[in-house]
Amino acid sequence: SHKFWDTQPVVRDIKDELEKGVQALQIASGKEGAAEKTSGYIKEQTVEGIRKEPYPLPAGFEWCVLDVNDAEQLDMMYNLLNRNYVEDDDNMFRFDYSRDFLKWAVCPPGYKVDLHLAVRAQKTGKLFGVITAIPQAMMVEGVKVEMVEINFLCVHKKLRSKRLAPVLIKEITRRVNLTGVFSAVYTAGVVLPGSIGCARYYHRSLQFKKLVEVGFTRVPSNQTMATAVKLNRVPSQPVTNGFRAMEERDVVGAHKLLMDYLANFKVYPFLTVDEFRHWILPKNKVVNSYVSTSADGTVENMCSFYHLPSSCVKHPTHSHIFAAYSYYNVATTVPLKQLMNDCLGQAKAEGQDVFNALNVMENDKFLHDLRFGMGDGNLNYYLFNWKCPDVQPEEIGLVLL
Ligand code: YNC
Ligand code: MG
Repeated sequence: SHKFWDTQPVVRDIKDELEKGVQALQIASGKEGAAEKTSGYIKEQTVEGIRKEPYPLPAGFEWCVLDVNDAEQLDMMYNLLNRNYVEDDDNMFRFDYSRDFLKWAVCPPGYKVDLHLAVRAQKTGKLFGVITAIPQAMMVEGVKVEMVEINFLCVHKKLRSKRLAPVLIKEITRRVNLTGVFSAVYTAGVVLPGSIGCARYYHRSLQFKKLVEVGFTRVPSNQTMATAVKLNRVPSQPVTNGFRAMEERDVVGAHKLLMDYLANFKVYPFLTVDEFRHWILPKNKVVNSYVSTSADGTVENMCSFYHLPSSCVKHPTHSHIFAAYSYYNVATTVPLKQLMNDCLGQAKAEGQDVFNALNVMENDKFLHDLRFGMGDGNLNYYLFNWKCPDVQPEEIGLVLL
């Protein structure tokens, strides 16, 4: 049971409900999920009805907001996450989002500093928790919904299991609600109530030897190190004609290409041109994007990845795995597989050790042939306060950071 999540407006898993004996009758008669199939808010609310006062914190702690354009505050956020954010199951690797990445991730067009929320010690000012919300309209089964994306929920290791996370979630919800937004989208490795779908990570080695050294991967039993290295080679020159980095002159065309493509999926972000420019135009060591165009400059193909290194927590010599994460890719005049192989080559040239991709959108079309291996973790997709039937990974057109 979930003391906190059971009180929140999220879609319920039928199995959860069954265990509690709720709606057992409707399920038995085949009427289960009928309400889930209509889109709409799970809980109708108005700004007037939202609590005006912040939620109370344990003694000695206070709310603050993080102005990430201030170097010192950005450092505080960076350090909290660098030491306390997501680790793999074996605690060998921990996400190390860079400062530039964090600024990019939380400051898209229309962002609000008030929603870069943190908890600090009253006496010392030291950070103990953080959660962020950024505005993003979403398309859910053809319906446009104003939402926020929630990310970077983190509680300092010393304060774990003390129910601080629910307070952070309730307070960010209150602040978002006061802006007139009542729904949210987020992803998490853990399984919680409210999941609408589940995707899986796949990994493509670019620096095979290093990945073996840090314990990220192993030499398959039927291969030697040398053959494995050879098999993981990528093209040093792109094969796709005219393949080059995306530039400002491509933005309007690439935006249209992507939005036309995303219309094929059940859940995807409704990006304005300005949002597209923010998220996709290349930013050094943050996001890379590439296009190829027809002779008249029409963008025909695009691919992109973002940079998210992980710290090697225990390794004596390797401090990081440099990882590229597949972002938004659209191929219309070449096979997606070819475009992504070119993308792998660029990622390697950019110093990345591994290229990660979820099995969302049409990624399944290239994962096997381009030698991606299945990871061991799932990524669950969630909606808060919006009805949505379960979606398959290939029906998801959304990649969160
Ligand atoms: C999680 N990841 O189930 P129940 S992903 C949501 N997302 O509640 P406590 C989570 N809820 O089950 P701890 C969660 N992990 O009793 C745990 N919970 O109902 C739930 N890790 O709280 C959990 N970052 O404070 C339980 O747990 C309750 O001290 C327990 O803190 C949790 O950013 C956490 O993985 C995750 O820093 C902060 O373990 C901590 O363990 C930690 O006793 C490492 O909490 C970093 C990490 C999570 C990354 C992410 C997306 C977060 C989405 C949050 C939900 C947003 C809802 C929408 C809000 C806006 C609405 C509008 C409009
Ligand atoms: Mg806690």
